[in-house]
Amino acid sequence: MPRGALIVLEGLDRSGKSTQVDRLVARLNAEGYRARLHKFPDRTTAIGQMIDAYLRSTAELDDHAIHLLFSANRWECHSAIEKDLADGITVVADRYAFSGIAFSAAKGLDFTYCLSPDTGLPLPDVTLYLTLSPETAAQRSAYGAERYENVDTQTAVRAQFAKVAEEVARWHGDGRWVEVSAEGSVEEVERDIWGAVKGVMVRVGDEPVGRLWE
Ligand code: FDM
Ligand code: MG
Repeated sequence: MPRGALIVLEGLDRSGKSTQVDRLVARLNAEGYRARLHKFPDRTTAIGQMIDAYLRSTAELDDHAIHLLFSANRWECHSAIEKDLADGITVVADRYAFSGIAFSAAKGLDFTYCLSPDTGLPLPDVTLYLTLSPETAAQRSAYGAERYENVDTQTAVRAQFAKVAEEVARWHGDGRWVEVSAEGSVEEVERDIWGAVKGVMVRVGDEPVGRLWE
């Protein structure tokens, strides 16, 4: 039985990521692949509840402490993800370690420091980065009330995602980080995402799961 693929969607707020992860899981199922959605942060765990309180600003935490909690929130479910992949189930992740780096580095934490706690996590077979111009983002509905949901933060995070893309290429070669324009309609973006994913589904069957930053 071919293993499942680990497919990550990353992107700024209002890039339509949540809509697209749902559509991607549905499309995978329709094409005959078993697939499961995993959102990061996973707010349902004990660590996830601390993260949720931080994001809703009902708790304050040191920048390093919250960075490590986000990473711990991935480590606490890495075995479940690896089991799914081995069982032939494709895992679609709504954010992953790349958000972890981009958001913390945007606050001024050292980039290499930000990268290190996720070393060894399952390596995504492909990461689709949904891009949106600041102008288009401004035309979409208002930002929510959570921490980071403001123009200045999003601008700083965008710059850090560009560095993350370079780092992924340096460590893991070309083709693992794919930019998808989120400017078009939901259907157009969905079509472009599927265009990038379908080849990955055929390829991963024979490849072992890699390790991030190794
Ligand atoms: N976020 C998300 C981080 O700062 N670090 C991380 O490791 C992850 C996974 O949490 F602003 C930020 C990104 C976003 C917020 O994400 C919550 P959702 O997708 O809006 O729930
Ligand atoms: Mg959000």
